[in-house]
Amino acid sequence: MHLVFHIPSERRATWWVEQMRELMPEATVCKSSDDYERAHIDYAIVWRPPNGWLASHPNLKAVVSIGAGVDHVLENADFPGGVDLIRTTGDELTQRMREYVALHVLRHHRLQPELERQAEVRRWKAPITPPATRRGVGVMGLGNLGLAAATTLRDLGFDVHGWARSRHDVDGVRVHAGESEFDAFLAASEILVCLLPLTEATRGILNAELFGRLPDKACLVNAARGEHLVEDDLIPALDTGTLAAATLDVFHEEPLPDTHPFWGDPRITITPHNASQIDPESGGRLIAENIRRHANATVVEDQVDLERGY
Ligand code: NDP
Ligand code: OXD
Repeated sequence: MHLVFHIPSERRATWWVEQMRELMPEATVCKSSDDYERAHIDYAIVWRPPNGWLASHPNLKAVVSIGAGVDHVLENADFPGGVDLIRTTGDELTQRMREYVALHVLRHHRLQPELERQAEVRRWKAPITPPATRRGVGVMGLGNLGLAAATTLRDLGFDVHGWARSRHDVDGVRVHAGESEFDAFLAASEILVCLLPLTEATRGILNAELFGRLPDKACLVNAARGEHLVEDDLIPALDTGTLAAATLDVFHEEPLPDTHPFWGDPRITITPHNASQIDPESGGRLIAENIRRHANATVVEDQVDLERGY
């Protein structure tokens, strides 16, 4: 079996290749910058492959996304027909996302950015925040990560609402399904967390019109994809008080360019797309297991429904 890694960072690609050689001694493993025979490759393991690169491997059996999201693969016009797509999930990815969402929702709930600004000027003022039971938090997407985030917030005591395409039954979470229940979901979301996949239906969903349907001075946490947010709509919504603050982990352009207006805006917390990363040790074990199952024609739970696009 022959595997090739494409990862934009050469250092990370080397780390992954070394790990995978240990985990899959039966396979030949190389990286895209090596000199290798493209026709030999069975599996391409990728993060943001350039357009045209996948199609240059004529005998691919499957593409593996080093990530739960697969938009970075499917946005390639050249995704080859007849090839399967497998994403990477797992307990550690879910755990890291639980931590990120809890941290940033609590931070907004307890007005922590404002308290930090006060401390910078030695100001002592103690606002009383409502308990979590009186704070509505909305989680968009109830897949692996959204469901874990929603139940974590529920366990912290928040009044949690979830939104997905289909109906879900989640103990202690008020679930809304589809377009017809979107308004009720948004009206309850004082803090809105986006954990949707990026598809044609969800691109640009976080926009001025949606912000206007949230309670006044709502907060936004986007840990899904930069393209969910219409970036030009954010600062005007903060200026008018439609939104009070935002935490963003993902951006249209990553790394976020130096000149981007989000940098330095005290109402916007920026994290460098590290809400929940997959590392070669634990992620590598999952990828090795998924590739072996795929090669043996056993069901791969992480296989993506290409019609649905997530
Ligand atoms: P899943 O595919 O497991 O779940 C997706 C959820 O979104 C499902 O509940 C689905 O509904 C819902 N959904 C999809 N389309 C729509 C729609 N049009 N309207 C309403 N709901 C919709 O995804 P994961 O939870 O694994 O991951 C979510 C995203 O998080 C990834 O796609 C990726 O972009 C991002 N991510 C970000 C990371 C980071 O570090 N910032 C790390 C990992 C992932 P239904 O259940 O009805 O199908
Ligand atoms: C992912 C990501 O999709 O890291 O897993 O964004």
